[in-house]
Amino acid sequence: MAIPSFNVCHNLELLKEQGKSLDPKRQEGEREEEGLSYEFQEMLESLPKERGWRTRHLYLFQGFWCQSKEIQAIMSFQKHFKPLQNDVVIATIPKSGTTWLKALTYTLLNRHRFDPVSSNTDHPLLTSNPHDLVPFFEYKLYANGDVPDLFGLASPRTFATHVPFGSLKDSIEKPGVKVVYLCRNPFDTFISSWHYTNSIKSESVSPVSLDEGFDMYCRGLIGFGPFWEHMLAYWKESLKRPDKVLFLRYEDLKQDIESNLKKLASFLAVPFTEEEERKGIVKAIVELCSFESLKKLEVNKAGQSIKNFENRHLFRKGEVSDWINYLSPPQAERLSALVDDKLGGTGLTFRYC
Ligand code: PAP
Repeated sequence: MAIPSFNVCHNLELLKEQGKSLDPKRQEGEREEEGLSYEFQEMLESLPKERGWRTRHLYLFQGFWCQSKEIQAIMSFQKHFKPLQNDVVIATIPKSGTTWLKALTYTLLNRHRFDPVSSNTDHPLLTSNPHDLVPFFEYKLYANGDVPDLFGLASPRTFATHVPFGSLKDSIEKPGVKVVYLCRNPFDTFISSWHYTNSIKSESVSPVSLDEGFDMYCRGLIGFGPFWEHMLAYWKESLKRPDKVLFLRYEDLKQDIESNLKKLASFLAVPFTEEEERKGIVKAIVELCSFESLKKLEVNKAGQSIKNFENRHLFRKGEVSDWINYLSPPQAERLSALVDDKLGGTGLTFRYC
């Protein structure tokens, strides 16, 4: 069975030809601005910038913070992506459970092609990381400013993005295109981001200490942040257009995955039949996509799906409330006050443990 490969990494090939060192950790920092056109670099220079987490800089682009390579990809995406009816877009701010939602959505939408029952050893999720099955616009498809040909993809085409709603909305304005947003409480999202960043960052960038990272997070300085603006924009859109945007919470999925999976199925217009439920399909999808199942797969222990990012770092603890082990009481108070200030009264609430 062929799984489409979305890897369009021309720059890496070029470097290989030139015989340069391919040490992935070193390259990320050093190549941050390599391969970018003169005009693009000029445009970058005009943007406000701050110290980055895993690259030298974060730039303020279209009102949110992101890295230069991401800006290049997002610009290509915004210019070239043509939505089709029935497209599904998974949206998150990093470390909210994207990998999990990709696994669930892929398995759900493809359940008639690939039977999710545990005896089926051909299931793509057993040999491919969810990021290969549901590609990111900005890290895979449009990375390096590429323009992929997406017309041959099976329907419903399923994509993912970390781009805030304001920068996504024009690209999904076609009837039938649906967005699924997964939100995680900001405390755990921060801790997960901090761990991940320090696991994958370039050696040429010094590690971000917990205190420093926390301060940056609270000032909104995180990829695709400020986090409160990211969450709030999708939240508001989900209230305004519940048929277009489904808003899910990581903590709810942890508490009751079956009913959230059914909610997702209904939203995507592929509800489970009674017979499927009787046959245990819901449970089989839940099991196949669980943290424990995915973490132990060879592809997720040793593989790399997004360039230079080892899959194993995507499966750390997968728990609610790990922040308690890291944040001091004054830090917890600061973040709590910030959440109240930015999101209080909006109806968007979180569970922290
Ligand atoms: P990404 O933004 O880089 O794609 P993302 O998948 O959103 O990362 O988030 C990773 C978090 O989801 C990790 O949380 P942790 O650091 O607190 O452990 C990861 O463990 C968790 N995660 C990954 N897969 C699952 C899963 N199947 N079930 C529950 N949590 C998961």
